Amino acid sequence: MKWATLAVHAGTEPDPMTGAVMVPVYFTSTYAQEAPGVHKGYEYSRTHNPTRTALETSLAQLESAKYGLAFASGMAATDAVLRLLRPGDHVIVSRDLYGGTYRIMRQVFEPWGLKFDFVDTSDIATVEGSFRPETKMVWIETPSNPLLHISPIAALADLAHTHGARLVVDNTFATPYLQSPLEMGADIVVHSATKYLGGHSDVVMGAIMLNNEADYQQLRFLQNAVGAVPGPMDAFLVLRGIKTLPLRMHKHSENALKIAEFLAAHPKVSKVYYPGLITHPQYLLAKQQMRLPGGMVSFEVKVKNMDDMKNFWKGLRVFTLAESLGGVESLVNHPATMTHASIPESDRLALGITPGLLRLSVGIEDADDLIADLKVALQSV
Ligand code: P1T
Repeated sequence: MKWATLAVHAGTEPDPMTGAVMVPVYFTSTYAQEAPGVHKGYEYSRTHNPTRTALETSLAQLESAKYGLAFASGMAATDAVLRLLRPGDHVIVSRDLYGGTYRIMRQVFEPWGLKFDFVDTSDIATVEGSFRPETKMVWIETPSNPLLHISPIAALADLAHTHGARLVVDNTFATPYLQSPLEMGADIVVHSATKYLGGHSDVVMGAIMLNNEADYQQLRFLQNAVGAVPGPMDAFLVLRGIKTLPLRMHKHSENALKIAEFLAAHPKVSKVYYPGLITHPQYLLAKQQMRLPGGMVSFEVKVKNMDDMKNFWKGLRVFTLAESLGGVESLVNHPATMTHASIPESDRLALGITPGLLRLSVGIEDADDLIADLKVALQSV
């Protein structure tokens, strides 16, 4: 089946009892049993819930995975994947990545005994040189948050496997519609489903997709044992969001390219980061491993101080200053003080997360209105 058909139908057979076309929202914490242990496959909603099961089936099919698991947030999914490791294990991680992922690694899992090296994973030689005997995982974001670096998934999967390590891809920015890491050899895909999968900025959720049976069993165990599960209403909302994912991703990408081109030609903009621009250092790699370049654009404004930045977002009428991304509405984020504030300033500056850096989550509005909005805001800088 082709992707757009799967997005609409995966996991959602008409309800066998009533014929309801949409999966019902099963608002129940528990399920009647005929005798202890004799039931219809559902005992307690931390363990399983039919609305969540439908979503997990859909998530697996969209990533061409055997298994899909839904978690209460992207961070809960990240937490579960890192718990596959043991104290003493070493992880090679993309240097440019979501601040919350950096924080959980440095402040939760380092004290627990994992070791992390944050390196430029777009460069194979750098990754190769970072392996140690105890390296058990390579963790990449591609495109990365917020600088849209692209890492070569297939090559990194081969490299990780020759060292006996798993490759984990945070596929949040690309979505399963634009990029299929498991088909390129990755072992585990993680998502913040809060973003494009949900698509409407009305739910917080995470997801894990994978093929390995042993890792799946351990993650399923952790999902139930720890209990960071989404409720049925959230599962319903993401299931509904997924149905329009292909349509939305085309519009996000189309608008983002127009905006990136506009920004690249603007005298007050010193740098634009967008994998769909031919000037992006990994333009060809992005073209090869992504179906479209996506809806995220970062750029650097020529500012003298923070007051100049304040004038920028005060001037906006359509874009909203907010964290998060991937909804139908356009958002602007200031990584240095918002999403990436938990990264030490010196590390941020070394990466390129400067005070003048802005990240756009380009929505599905009319591109002319979005460009007009940015034009006015840039005038006030
Ligand atoms: O917010 P949550 O659903 O827990 O997902 C965390 C997460 C994981 N991975 C990536 C690539 C992410 O971007 C995020 C969340 N990011 C934001 C809130 C943000 O504005 O960048």
